[in-house]
Amino acid sequence: MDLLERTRIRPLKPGFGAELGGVDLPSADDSQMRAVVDAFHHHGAILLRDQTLTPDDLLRFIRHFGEPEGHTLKEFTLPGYPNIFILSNKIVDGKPIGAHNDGVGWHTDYSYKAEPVMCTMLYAVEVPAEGSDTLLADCCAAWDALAAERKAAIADLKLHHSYAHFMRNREWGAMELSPELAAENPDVIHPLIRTHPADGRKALWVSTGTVDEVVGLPNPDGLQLIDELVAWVTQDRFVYRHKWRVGDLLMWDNRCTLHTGTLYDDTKYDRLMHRLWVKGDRPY
Ligand SMILES: O=C(O)CCC(=O)C(=O)O
Ligand SMILES: [Fe+2]
Repeated sequence: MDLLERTRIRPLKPGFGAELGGVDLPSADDSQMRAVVDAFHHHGAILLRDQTLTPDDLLRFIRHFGEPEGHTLKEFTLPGYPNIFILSNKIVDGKPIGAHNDGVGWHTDYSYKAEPVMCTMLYAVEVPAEGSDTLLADCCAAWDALAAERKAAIADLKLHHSYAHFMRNREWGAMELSPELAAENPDVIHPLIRTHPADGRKALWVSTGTVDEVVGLPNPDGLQLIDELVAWVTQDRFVYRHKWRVGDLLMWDNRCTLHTGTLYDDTKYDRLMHRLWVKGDRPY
């Protein structure tokens, strides 16, 4: 049996995501790697378990999906690896080595940019025995399940996204932007309904955090609509809950998902994840 035949695919939940078994990334051949990349574009998320990957392995792997994207907060990247961001509660020599509780709250990464990142990859180095699950919501299933009249009513809406709004209001680590960060992150407008370039499927691409306004629908009505749509997308029936094990590599497609981190007892447990991003395109 060749490597490709040994690749087993199991949905993460019916109709969404794929766990790929029988793959050891550093030794995967070209055809197996193609199967992994195809699975990613078609299933919205992929999970590979029991991987042992160095930072260079992670970078080699992510390049099969596109060009790595740099991170907004440079102080939390892995020394020597500007494209690997650390999520952690660990303090080394009196300094936090990573962003802590980053990403708690439903969102899609880099949505405050004109070209948000195409995908996010997390690799688990240390995980708490309980808590810190990552949740992924299938925005295509959420769109498909809407009634036709509801679809027609919201199909052409556009959202105003703001990094300054997000950082000022977030629950953990709220801050005002420095003039440099403000200049690097001007506000942007994106469609509410996003089309996936692989096959034209539509996603209800709503988000909390960076959205401060629905264009043409003054607040509070605009933000109320956002809350209502986020509640719709994040119903259990559209959500996959990932319980981490060391050596897990989970990647999701930000063009058709929302995600959130969850809390854990950071006085009892350590968490250390490596995160990589791939550059994306302008949503349409
Ligand atoms: O830590 C997590 O589980 C999710 C973090 C997150 O939102 C991200 O890395 O983009
Ligand atoms: Fe995130």
